[in-house]
Amino acid sequence: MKKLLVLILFLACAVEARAQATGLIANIAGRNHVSLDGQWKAIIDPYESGDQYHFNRDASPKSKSEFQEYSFDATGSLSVPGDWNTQRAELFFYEGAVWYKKSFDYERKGDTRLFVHFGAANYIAEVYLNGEKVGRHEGGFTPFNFEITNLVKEKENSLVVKVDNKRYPDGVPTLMTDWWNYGGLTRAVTLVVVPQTFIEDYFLQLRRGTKNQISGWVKLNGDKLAQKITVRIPEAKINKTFTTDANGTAQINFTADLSLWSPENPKLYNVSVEAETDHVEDSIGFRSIEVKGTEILLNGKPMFLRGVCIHEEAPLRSGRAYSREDAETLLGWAKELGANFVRLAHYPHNELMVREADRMGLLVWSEIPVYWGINFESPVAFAAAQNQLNEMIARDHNRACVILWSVANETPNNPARLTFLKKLVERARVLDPTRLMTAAMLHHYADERTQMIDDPLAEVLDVIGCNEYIGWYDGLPTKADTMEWKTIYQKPVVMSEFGAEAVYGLHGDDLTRWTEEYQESFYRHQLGMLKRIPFLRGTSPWILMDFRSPRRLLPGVQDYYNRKGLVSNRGERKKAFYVMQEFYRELQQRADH
Ligand code: GCB
Repeated sequence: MKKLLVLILFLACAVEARAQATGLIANIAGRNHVSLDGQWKAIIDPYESGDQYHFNRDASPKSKSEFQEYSFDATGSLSVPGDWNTQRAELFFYEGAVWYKKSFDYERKGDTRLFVHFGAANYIAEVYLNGEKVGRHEGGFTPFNFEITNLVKEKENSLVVKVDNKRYPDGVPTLMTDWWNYGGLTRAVTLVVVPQTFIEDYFLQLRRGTKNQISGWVKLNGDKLAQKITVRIPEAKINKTFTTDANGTAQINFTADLSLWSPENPKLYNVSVEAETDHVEDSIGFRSIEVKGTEILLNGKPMFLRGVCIHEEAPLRSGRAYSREDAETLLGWAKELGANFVRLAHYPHNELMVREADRMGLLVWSEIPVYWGINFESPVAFAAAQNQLNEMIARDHNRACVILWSVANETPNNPARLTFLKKLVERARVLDPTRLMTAAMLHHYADERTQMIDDPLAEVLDVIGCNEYIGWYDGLPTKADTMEWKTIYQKPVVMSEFGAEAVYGLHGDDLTRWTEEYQESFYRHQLGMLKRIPFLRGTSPWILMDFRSPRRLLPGVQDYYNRKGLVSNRGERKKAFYVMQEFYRELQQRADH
């Protein structure tokens, strides 16, 4: 008996250790997989009794006399993917724990391994299979996976996930945000079947500064780590072979004659990565991105980022966006605005959004939710931020559309924050030496008519993001007319936010707050100011569509919506939409000539 216990303990540890040793599996859709989306049983557990009563075991009473105070079978369901807030009225403001449960059968084919992969769970997820803990994950917007090969049975597996969306002082984000704290299994849940030794991840992009040097790596996971790897891009007549080292990593370097990806030519190649034991296909674009002085160079040519900020808020319905249709609608509106660039605020959006941007030709700024007053002194907060950075980069490092990784939004300028963010920037550059680093930063008045950009964080960035609300939180729209901008850096600046609120259909004169006319006038005065900034290389107004926020309380006007959208949450274009569109058309025409 004792021996058996030791063996069970050993096996449990081995599973846990293996789960931790596995990084994020790249390209889930391109693999042998089974979707677990659909209805999941869900127990709402505000006092977290489930920890004490072992909801993870999901047992049914064995006799009529057995005492048990919970039942997954008798409880209601929630749809996955999906936030819980918009599925049931009583969960609208809920911040706490929900225990999800899904049963599934699984027929193991050959000598395969099985992982359970989560697109995202906000904010902490604890995952159990058949009563055993397989892992815990913190961070509401990035994917994670755990191996369950040794725990899965043929019939009636019980996958239980405790999801907790409480806000934590040491969390990332922390207690205060200006977006809805949608909880739950907000993105797809998938079983991923892979061979014993499989291609865990690969990184194939143009080396920085070149237009024909593909460089990167392929990483195997398993026990046959020494293998031959072939990378094929049939359309570019590429067929190259490499070998992995003792750690299962092969360094990739070769020359290729490619049609480069750009917003005008969003060319994606079918790329196949083959090992002796596994093979994966992907669609990958190749482009170069650099800065030179105050210029941003895409494929060697200076460009202006005609952008717009987007929250992951579902268009034309409510809740978190998660589907391809959501992505097509939101990015379609950005295109209609004349954008060639989107800032996906304020956390990594779902993968379909980035895949669609890649396909549609929209450059992407992707960021982690290091937002406002993070506890920069806390190692817990740092670990959470770094982990989200790792997962964001791991998921999207093969997407040509992504040109900017952002480490923070509007963080206070102090030494603890500077150390924290510099470490993140350094880490990101190790993980991905090809892309540009940025952050959305603040500025200050040098005098009454001059804004100064001198945040020391900019020293380690390639592109300076700057958020400003002159004419909304700071004076009236005309205040922008006489404002000048200065920077101590010879670097490109993107005005990463500016905006004003308006209720679609509310009309008045251009000095009446909340009207479309005020917002329209705000945009006209803003653009006048922005055109005078010599080092400005991009704009992403705040924001494409009205979005839910618990901080926006004005009845009849906001009703828990931040109304700075150029488009309302019902998809109606406000007057300001057309002002921005006209500006982008002019810029595009100038760029074409
Ligand atoms: C900001 C924040 C953004 C807010 C926005 C606003 O500076 O970065 O998250 O939603 O202002 O509307 O106030």
